[in-house]
Amino acid sequence: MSDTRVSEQAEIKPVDAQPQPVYLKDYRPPAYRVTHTELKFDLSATDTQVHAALHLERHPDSEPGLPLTLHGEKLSLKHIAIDGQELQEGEYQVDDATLTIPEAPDRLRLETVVVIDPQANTALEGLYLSNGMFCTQCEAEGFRRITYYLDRPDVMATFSTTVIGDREQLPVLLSNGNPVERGELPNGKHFVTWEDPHPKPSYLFALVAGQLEKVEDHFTTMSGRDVTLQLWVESENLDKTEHAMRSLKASMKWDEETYGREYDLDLFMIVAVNDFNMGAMENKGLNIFNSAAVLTHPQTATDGAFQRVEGVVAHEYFHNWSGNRVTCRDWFQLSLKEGFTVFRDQSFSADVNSAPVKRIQDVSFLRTAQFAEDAGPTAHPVRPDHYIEISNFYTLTIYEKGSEIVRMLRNLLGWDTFRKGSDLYFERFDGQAVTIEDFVGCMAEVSGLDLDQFMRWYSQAGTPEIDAHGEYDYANGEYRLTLRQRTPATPGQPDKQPLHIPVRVGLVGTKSGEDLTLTLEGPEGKENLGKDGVLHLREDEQTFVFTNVAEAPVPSLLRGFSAPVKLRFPYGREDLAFLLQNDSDGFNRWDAGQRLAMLALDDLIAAHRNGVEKVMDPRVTEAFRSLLNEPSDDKAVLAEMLTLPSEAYIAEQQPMVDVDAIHAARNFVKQWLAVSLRDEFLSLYRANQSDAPYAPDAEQIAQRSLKNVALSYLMSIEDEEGVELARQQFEAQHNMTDVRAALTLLVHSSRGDIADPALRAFGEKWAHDPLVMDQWFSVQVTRPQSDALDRVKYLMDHPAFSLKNPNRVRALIGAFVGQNRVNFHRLDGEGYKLLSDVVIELNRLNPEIAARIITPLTRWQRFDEQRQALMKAELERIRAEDLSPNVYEVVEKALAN
Ligand code: B3K
Ligand code: ZN
Repeated sequence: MSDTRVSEQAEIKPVDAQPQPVYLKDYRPPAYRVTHTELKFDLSATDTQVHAALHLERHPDSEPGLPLTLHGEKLSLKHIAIDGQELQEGEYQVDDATLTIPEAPDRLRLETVVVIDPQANTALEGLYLSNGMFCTQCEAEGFRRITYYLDRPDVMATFSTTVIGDREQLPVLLSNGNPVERGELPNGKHFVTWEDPHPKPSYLFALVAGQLEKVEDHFTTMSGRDVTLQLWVESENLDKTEHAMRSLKASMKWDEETYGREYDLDLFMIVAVNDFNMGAMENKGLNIFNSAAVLTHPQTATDGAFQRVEGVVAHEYFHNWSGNRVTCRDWFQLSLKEGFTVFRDQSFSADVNSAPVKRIQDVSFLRTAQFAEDAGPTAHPVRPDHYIEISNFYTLTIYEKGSEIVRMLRNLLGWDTFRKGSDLYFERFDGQAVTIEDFVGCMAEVSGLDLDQFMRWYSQAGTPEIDAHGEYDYANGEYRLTLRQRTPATPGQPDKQPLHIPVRVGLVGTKSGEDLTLTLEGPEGKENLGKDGVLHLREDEQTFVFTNVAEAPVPSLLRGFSAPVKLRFPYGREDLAFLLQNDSDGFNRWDAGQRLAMLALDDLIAAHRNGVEKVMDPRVTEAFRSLLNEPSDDKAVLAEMLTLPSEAYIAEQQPMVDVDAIHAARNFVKQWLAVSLRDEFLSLYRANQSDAPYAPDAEQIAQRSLKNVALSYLMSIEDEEGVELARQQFEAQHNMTDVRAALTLLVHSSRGDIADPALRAFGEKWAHDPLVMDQWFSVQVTRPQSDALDRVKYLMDHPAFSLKNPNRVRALIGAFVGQNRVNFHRLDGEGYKLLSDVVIELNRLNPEIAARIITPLTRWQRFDEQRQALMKAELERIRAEDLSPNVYEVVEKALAN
């Protein structure tokens, strides 16, 4: 045997040593339940002692004879006793994932003492240190890195937690619930004891200790109770809390008014931490937030950041009912809380901002990112039936598609009935851990609707495609609309069943430009649907006949994006220009513009590929001209309409992605429009300039978006006046939205003479502020010029960069691989290599982030052969490493066929 063959063999691991999947079908109730949990933490950076006393009793539904098995990882066990009796060797077994006590009594008090090392915890799961502050992240399975426990969401207990720490270093000691006792201890230590009276699963446990300052406010609930609201931050961030506090109060009020849900403790706390894997976490009474999702100031945060903070604060607060009071039986049900809560936060943001723009933005995101996930190797149902690593399933499918499913239910039932279903769900299951069937069952019960077929939305992966076809019969005044549905095969699901799809439609008269009254020919005679109505597509193919259609119509289909599907209809360009002008549905008016632009872009992409001259479709220019010339009362929607589909979205529409052709075609359209409509863009810019003090309100945000969209067109041709406006806008330093927009346009242009000093000034001014420095990194690495990759490498050596900080990783690596498509997909493969180097490093440091950042490489099937080979080679290089379950699962799926 040659040496090479030996080393090849050494790389192949035995099958049973690889992480194994968990299956939904294997769900069993736990052997024991925990009625009460007492915890005592003695905090130290490298040797934190955790003393736990668990009040356990046999679960009434458990299989007889099951041993008591607790989860536990990376714990060093120092002591174990049952009812005060120290256990002897042989009475329990410990491995690297569990602690088993075969002969435990039916009722017991189990005491353990373990030691953990927060400082070594770079995975940011369990108890870790961020900037000298202790904090926790327990969802989904982080609590088992804190103490031995039945770490599963269907085990719910009340908690009493004592936190002990150094009085000087850790003046603030927080946990869930209400503080009930505090005091001084020897050796310069102090303690606080917290009690959480609401039974909760361990994933909602939280602890924070550090040098923090608070901003305090109050909220009076609908039943007149006073709730203290506290936002805890590092002292230099005290001036960045106002918007989050305002958002919190608005969320509390909205949930009372909209869902009848009241907060249930006397205290609600939010803490901002710098190192955090996700946006935020809904721990009971003690939400822990990524500082990026809570801190704002007009000088440091963009409008987008203000809106994100509002949305995330609302999301985490809404979890108090949809997630905490009523939780998930197991992690397969994750969308039960996440899909519903995203739907709730989207509705809240729509209510307090521009509703049509919120819908446009949510749908754009879904169609660009979730549809791509649904079409790739990691596609999974909204309720997966197996997983290796649950952290990999906090996905766009669970969250965004999950929210669309809840939205369809709302639309099918109507708001009032949906609200009754929601009330029933919260009342019936309060304090319980339940399933998606329990939720949908409430909706079926209050409405009398049969939702059996609808349940397939939860079990079938992939984005359904609808082919629509219409015929107008002049002689009989009839319009026949045929809808054919098909869901493409996804990994593990070759055959799909038809779904129950609500398709909201209108027929717009070509003469009148008005919505025609819809009279649907049904099995029980004619049905009047008014001016717009919902068709229930349940079969593979169905034809809907509308009668008394007085004039030839253009159909407006899937209004408001009534279902998360791809709908094709052979619209002519005139039809789309007509809908862009006349559709009464704001969403579809925007979508008509996007479809029209897409048709033109398709031609240009083909021209680029074939090396022929690019010719712009005059209808697109004219459509934009009308948008610019007819004053619109909705500036926010106009800004969306003037925004071309993103490169990522265009790529999603192509059978094979040609990044260079897409980039060239989109630039061509942008520059063509800029040249043709230069004066219009210039006046639009001027008309929306304002010196008013910054406010993150809908009107000002709309104005700034419009102004900055106009500027982006002018800068696409580096128009002299446009460049000057960008320079002035940057120098005025009025607010971060305008500064960042101007800086980005300058840095992405060829005007290094202005961009370089601006970038330098920006970097120096904000060197002390990590959230602004994140923007400084992103702006540079998203530049389309061919030096972008070198900049990434250069910036990775910047003293402010660290792979241990997830925000930095996202700002630098994530922005490059996700938003700089031409440079990431360089034909020399250097972009791919850079990403896999980072993944290999992060696999050791922070597997959760590693498994997320790798996503673009997993989509190799979408590209040409040369790129496919390069991407696969990198995936294989990663596979040869000693992988975390997180990265292992993703890489295996990506290379599965
Ligand atoms: N529930 C958290 C998810 C955190 C999971 C991290 N592995 C955030 C949210 O959806 O509100
Ligand atoms: Zn959530």
